[in-house]
Amino acid sequence: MTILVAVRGWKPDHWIHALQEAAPDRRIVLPGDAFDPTTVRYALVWKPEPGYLATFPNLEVIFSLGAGVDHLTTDPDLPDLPVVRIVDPDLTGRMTEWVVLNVLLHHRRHAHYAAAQAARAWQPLRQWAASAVRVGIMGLGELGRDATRALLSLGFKVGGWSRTGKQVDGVECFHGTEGLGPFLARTDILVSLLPLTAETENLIDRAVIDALAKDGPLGGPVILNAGRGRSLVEADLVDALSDGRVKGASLDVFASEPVPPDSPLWRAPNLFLTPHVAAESDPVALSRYVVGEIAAYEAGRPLRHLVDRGKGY
Ligand code: NDP
Ligand code: OXD
Repeated sequence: MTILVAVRGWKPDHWIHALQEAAPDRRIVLPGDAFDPTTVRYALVWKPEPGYLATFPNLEVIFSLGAGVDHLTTDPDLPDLPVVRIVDPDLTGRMTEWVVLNVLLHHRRHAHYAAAQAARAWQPLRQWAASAVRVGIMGLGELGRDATRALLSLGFKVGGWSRTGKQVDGVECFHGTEGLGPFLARTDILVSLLPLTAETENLIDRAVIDALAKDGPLGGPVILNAGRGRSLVEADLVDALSDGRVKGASLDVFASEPVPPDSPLWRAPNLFLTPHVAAESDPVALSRYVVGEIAAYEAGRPLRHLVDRGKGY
């Protein structure tokens, strides 16, 4: 039976090659190839054209090639089939690297030292211990929990916020709308690893920004977002960076990608911007993951990491 790979905006060659290596006995096809659509049982997708997946009558499982699934849940014609998302140590580890890197960039005042170096200036600043800084992770899922582990090991005080109640060793946990205020009030560096849903869209707005702790050692709050761009009201962040209510930010995801050349984000003070690369989907690691999940499914085991279509993640 056939596996379809439909990835918009990514080069498919690496995926085809990696999948063929991981599953030599399967036929792997791309949307432009000549094949019989009735033979397709599995689809591996990233941002497929809306309506496209509905054209495969014998499709059984849809694999999102990203951890986020908003690229699928917005398709009004998405077939009513199981959607499996990526939960893999390769992707998780990459995200944790991005979070740690960016927390440290702000904690260790890197923007100041980069500017000082450019001006050939020797300008040491006071450096606080990690244990003096409170990091708050929005989203205590696969990625959020791994990031908390790494930040705790560096000595940061870590809090987390999720939709439902959680217990994570060493982490001050908050949940729901009632938990948001207290979570923000104890947070110096906010890290969003939230999925995009109706509830999280535009969540981080001026009110949320202004509810962050102002008494921390960094002189004001810092905001990191590697979840989804549309969870953050970008204009509110730019305003807060410009008038000093927020001291720094790191963004990997944006309301519009690529970020338009005239976006004020490019010039916002103390903003580190990366082009949605925090946790790239690696074809070799993730092909092995998907092929392993297909083998387990065909052996009669239940599919794992299923998306709850009602919740949207
Ligand atoms: P999970 O589904 O494992 O975790 C999502 C977390 O968000 C859960 O803790 C969930 O709460 C919480 N959450 C969801 N909705 C709300 C809400 N309304 N209020 C409070 N908390 C909420 O996802 P992952 O950790 O695997 O991935 C998170 C996101 O990271 C992805 O959806 C994607 O958007 C983004 N991502 C970005 C990448 C990049 O390169 N920039 C790469 C990979 C992913 P609960 O536990 O209660 O359900
Ligand atoms: C993902 C992403 O969801 O790359 O995996 O954003």
